[in-house]
Amino acid sequence: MSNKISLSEITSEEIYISRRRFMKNALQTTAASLLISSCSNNKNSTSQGDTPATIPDELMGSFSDENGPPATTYEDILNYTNYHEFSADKSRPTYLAQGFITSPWSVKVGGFVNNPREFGIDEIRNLFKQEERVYRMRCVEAWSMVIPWIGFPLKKLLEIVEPTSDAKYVRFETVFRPEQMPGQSNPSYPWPYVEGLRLDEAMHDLTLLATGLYGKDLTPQNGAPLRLVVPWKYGFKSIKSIVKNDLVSEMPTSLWMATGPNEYGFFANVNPFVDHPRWSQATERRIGAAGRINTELYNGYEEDAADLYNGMDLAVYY
Ligand SMILES: Nc1nc2c(c(=O)[nH]1)N[C@H]1C(S)=C(S)[C@@H](COP(=O)(O)O)O[C@H]1N2
Ligand SMILES: [Mo]
Repeated sequence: MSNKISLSEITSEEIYISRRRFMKNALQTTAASLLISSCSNNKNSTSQGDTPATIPDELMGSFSDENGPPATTYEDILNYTNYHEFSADKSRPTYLAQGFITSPWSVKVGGFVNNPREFGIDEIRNLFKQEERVYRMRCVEAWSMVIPWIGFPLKKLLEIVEPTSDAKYVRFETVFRPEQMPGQSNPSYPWPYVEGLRLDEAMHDLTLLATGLYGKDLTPQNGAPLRLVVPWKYGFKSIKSIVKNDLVSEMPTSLWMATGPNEYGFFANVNPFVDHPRWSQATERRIGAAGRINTELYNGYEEDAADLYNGMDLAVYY
């Protein structure tokens, strides 16, 4: 699978000296959360009580690639962020989000489901086995990163709430807390941040709910405590700090669709052949690397994602 990246390809080691060390860190985190899981919630301890020795294969999953690029450094991932609830300036969420409260936290899942439910964030960490997934992330502004996420497939959560036959889309919502998020006082945007996926996109194995990266819990500026990651779509689809998921029958209007309908569509699949009205999407600047690289269709995940869009004109459904 040439379009997936494995930990074995991570060579940007200002933080982690070797892959082995990286894995060890990831494992310690996972092992620690498993231990917490089995102590704090006996109900779930049987499924979560594996010994750390069984974890490596699962973390690696099928994500192997002999030619993957190096991961973006932890420092760059933390200090160059898009989080408009804090600031439109990419260097500012790092400190503006420092006091952001991410615990306690809960996520309401409802709409067209058989089992509407509110999940506490600790419950989410315990219920769903946390995996390592190294994904490229391509922002619509033509910069990109490679990020080693920790998380679990969104479909695992959806399977618990059981979407009904009326459910066609998932609508995601970020927390609304203007007292902690200065950008939410900016009236140029229809807060809270909303995003959406078609149900089959949401059920795709690559679609992740992330709780961490580089083996550590997410920091506020990267969307703590829970965010979406959809690697074949422009970064703005990957909504941060989620408090609500609703299964709905109509295509949700995202914050970006409402703000710039001529510039930002619902699907937002990475496509080097369809330019943004104000710039080319043919190439991208990989943060931490020199020069520019070619942008790939579906951000390099064509093999995985293209089937979702059979029969759709990619130039129209942007
Ligand atoms: N709630 C919310 N989610 C968001 C954003 C935002 O401003 N608010 N920015 C999006 C954009 S444009 C990108 S490119 C990614 C950036 O993720 P990162 O800052 O963790 O790299 O988050 C996306 N999710
Ligand atoms: Mo973005």
